[in-house]
Amino acid sequence: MRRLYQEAARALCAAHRVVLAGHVNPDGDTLGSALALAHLLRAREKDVVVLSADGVPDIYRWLPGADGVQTGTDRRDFDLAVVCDAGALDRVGASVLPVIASAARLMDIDHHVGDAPFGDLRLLDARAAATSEIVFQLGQLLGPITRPVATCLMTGIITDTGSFRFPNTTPRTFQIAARLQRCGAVPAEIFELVFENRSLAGLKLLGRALDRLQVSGDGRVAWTVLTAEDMRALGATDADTEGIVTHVRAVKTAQAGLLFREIPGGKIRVSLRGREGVPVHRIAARFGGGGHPMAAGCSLPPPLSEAVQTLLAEVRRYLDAGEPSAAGGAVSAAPVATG
Ligand SMILES: [Mn+2]
Repeated sequence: MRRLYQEAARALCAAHRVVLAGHVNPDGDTLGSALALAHLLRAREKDVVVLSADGVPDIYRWLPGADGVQTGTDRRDFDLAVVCDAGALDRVGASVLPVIASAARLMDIDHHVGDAPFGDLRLLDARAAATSEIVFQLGQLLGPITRPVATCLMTGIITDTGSFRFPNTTPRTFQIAARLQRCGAVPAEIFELVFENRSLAGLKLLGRALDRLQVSGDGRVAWTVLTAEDMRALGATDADTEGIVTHVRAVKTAQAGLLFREIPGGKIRVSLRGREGVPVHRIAARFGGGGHPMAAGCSLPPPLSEAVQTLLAEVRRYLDAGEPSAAGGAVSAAPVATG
């Protein structure tokens, strides 16, 4: 692994024009890791562009460097593209993909280790709680870890570990967090900016989702739905749905929590959260989605009620048999967010 980090650091130092990108529906880790890397490279006088097909959600606008993030660019002169936290290359989004594809070299930095590896240089570590952990280790070779770098990386780690609550949190996670705090990141400020900075619409949306919460007869599966009409009526955006599914899984008896959302344009987006021993990414994979064992996502065709029945049946089959059936496979091939 050490050799890989050195190779990646060498490639970054050798590049002049670097384009960085994360995944669609960006979260704190994809933005935090890409922006941290941007700061590290700009300190080395590199010409750096950061792309996010879906822009920057309100709750992350305060991240150092977020104001410079672009949704696309006409430039095709990059000698290195770095994709952070994406899981699969097409998750950078349609507007960003041609830019990434045009770069002379491609680097993949990720803690999602899926079946679609890409890039000439791969810095992949499934044991890392966040891509930001990997970028921290890379940053030690590129240095220095300034306050903006530390703040971006701490945000990625805090959001991907559910504030150090999820089982992906390791002793190394805490060690890196401690180093980041010493480098100037202020966890209390980050918590407040990310978690106590919700829009009124977002909190009302949470209220609707909780009001509709349902639990299966045996209590093992909890789920709720949000309709396109809910979003419209409250003036809520996609970013306002972040974190809602965590409340669904919080039901005492629930081994899996699901949030179904009607997306304008037709599909039903499903966010899945599992408890230890219920790898929901394998259920999501049955429907063309993916993610982590504890957090995954997929899309199903409408109508909403049918999508709910199809997915609940698959979750039940999984809980009964211990693994997903061969059935649900070809429902949707669209890559989706793990949100
Ligand atoms: Mn991540």
